[in-house]
Parts: sequence; structure tokens; C-alpha cells
Amino acid sequence: MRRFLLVLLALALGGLPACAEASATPDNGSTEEVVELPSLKEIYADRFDVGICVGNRAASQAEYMAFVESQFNILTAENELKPDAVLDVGMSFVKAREDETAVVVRFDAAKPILDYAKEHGMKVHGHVLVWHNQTPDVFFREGYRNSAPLVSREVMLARLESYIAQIMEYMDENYPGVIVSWDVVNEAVDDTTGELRDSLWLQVVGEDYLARAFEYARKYAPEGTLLYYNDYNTAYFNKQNGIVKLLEALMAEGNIDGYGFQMHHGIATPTVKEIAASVERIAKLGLKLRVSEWDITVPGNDEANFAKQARMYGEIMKLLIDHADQFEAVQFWGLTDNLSWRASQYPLLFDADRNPKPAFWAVVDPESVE
Ligand code: 9MR
Repeated sequence: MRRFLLVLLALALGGLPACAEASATPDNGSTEEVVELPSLKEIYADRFDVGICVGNRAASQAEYMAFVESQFNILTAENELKPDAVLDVGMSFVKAREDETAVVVRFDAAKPILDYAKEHGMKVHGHVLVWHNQTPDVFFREGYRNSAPLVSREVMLARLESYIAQIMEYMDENYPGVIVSWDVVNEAVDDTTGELRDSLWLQVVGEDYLARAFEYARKYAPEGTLLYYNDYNTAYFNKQNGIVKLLEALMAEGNIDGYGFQMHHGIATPTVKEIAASVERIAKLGLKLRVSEWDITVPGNDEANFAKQARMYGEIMKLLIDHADQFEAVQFWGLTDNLSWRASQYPLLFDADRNPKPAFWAVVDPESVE
């Protein structure tokens, strides 16, 4: 087994090499062959940012982050900037006794990630302001009390505006320039009908909750921050129709900048052809684009499956390169298979020992893929 380890000497000397330098260490422990692992952020520097999601525990591990930084130039918090991490339910409950619209936020979960990005000159893509999932139910209820009646539309809009305003103000004050873009709303379209998904946002505010979220994000975000709608399964037709309809409506309101393709795929479905058709259709709307959360699962960790996985990563990468004028970033949803949300299906570019898989080499050089 060849084990790739970052040469940390460069760090000690105050910087990382432009190309990730790695030592291939044979199992007998002798070290000497030094190989260079190509750096994705360098390869694609003229086209788009290349990024990855990290959790706060990983962000506190210097060696792990040095490897991340050698390959990627933009980070996304995997869970730490979601409403269930940011909304301080206890303090909001206390404040709501005097003012039903009160909202208290906290950023302790995201701090290691934001600090790392700030200290190392990396960008951050914010994920996520408004989502039906990972959002405390009491956010929508009178007094932030369990089982209390839902608040009125007016109160919820005031809470939403305050929530977004406080996040933007905190980030601008403490991490100026670090967060370059946000997923303003995530996964609002129903998978089968293509209509807006039923959620407490829809029930309490009504259909314009997305438009209001984008309006508030635009109002409080520092100038130049890119505002995205983010969703999955864009290659499936009913959902795609719903996403296009929604994007057109948001574009008419004038506050959206881009669409994020999650691309949580498998090697069997959807096909690269279907993915290409969805990218081409959405690209025609003229929005900026990103791959926000990329992974491709396989049914087993054998050579044949990894070859198929590599081919699919490479084919999609070619498509993204063809649309590089619109894609701002390509972000993978994790570094190593074992830390993925779908770990049992080996979806990422590196194995648990951080060895590059065939998929990594396909992303490095998509033309090598037949
Ligand atoms: O990767 C995230 C995982 O750690 C969480 O348990 C999960 C909970 O909802 O969310 C995962 O990230 C999701 C992302 O925020 C939105 N798109 C789908 C991602 C995978 O579920």
C-alpha cells in the first residue's frame, strides 16, 4: 500500500507548496520516495474554485486541514452554519418573552472553520440560511415553545429578517471578505410534483418565503456576495421543471445570483447524458452556477466499481469545464470515503488512508477518461 503523507515541513516554514507535495511511504516504514500529488485548486485556478465541506472537528486538526488546503481553496461548513447550529433556541426563548420577533444567534460551532479560512486566506461558501431540514421546530412557534401555536406570517418574516441580518453583520464584522457566497434557500422543490415542498416555511409564511429570504440576504449581505438557490436531483425531469420555474420567479425578483447543483449521484443513475441536459437547461437561464455538494456512490469498493466511478467523475468534469464561464465553484461533499455522509458507498476522491482513488486522477485529468 502506498500511503501519501503531506510534507509538513513546508508548513513549519510558513507556507504550503503550490502543488501538494506528498511522500509515498512504503509499508516497511522507510520513507524516501517523494511524489507530488497534483493540486486540484491549482489545476482549475483559471476556471473555477475547487472546494470541499468540512466539519468543525476536522477544522481543528492541523494536519488534516493542511491536506485540505493543498487541494482546495474554498470551504463549506458541512453542518455548522445550518439553522439548528446557529439559532440559539434557549436565548431566543428568553428574549421572546418581551418581543415575539426576537432571534438570538451563535456561531461557536462554525468558529473553527471560519477561523481557519480567515487565517489561511481560504474562501467560504455559506450553507445554509433557509431550509426545511435541520431547523428547530420552535423557530416557527409562539415564544419558541414546544407545541405552541405557529406564529403569524408577520412575526415569522420579522424573525427571518433578523436571523439573516444578524448572520450577515456578524460575518462582516468578524470575518470580512471570507464568506463569498451563500445558499440562501436549500431544497425547496418537491421531488415528485416539482411544486414547492410542504414545510413550516410554506405553512407559516406562504409561497413568497423564498423571495423574502433572498430580499433580506441581498439587503444585509456585503456587496458582491453571491446568493444561491441550492437543490438536488436536478437531472430528473419533474424536479427540474419545478426548479426552473422557481429560478425564473426568483430571477424576476432580482435578488438571486446563482444555482447550486448538489450532484449527489450514483454510478448507475442519473446518466451523464441526463446530467448534461440538466446543466445545459439551467445554464441557459444565465445564472452563475456551482456544483455545491458533489459525490458519486458505488455499490462496492473494488477496482471495477472505482473505474466506473472515475469515468463518471471525469465525464462530468468535462461538462463542467465546457461551462466554466458560468461555474463559480466545484465543491466535493467530503474528503475521504470513511468520513462521507454515505461512507458505506465510497463516494469520494480519497480513501480512508487519504490515498487518491482513480476518481481523483479522473478529476485531475478528465481527458484521460475514455
Ligand atoms: O452531510 C450532512 C450530514 O452530516 C448531516 O447529517 C445531514 C443532515 O441533514 O446533512 C448532510 O448534508 C446535506 C446538505 O446539508 C444538504 N444537501 C444534502 C446533504 C447530504 O444529506
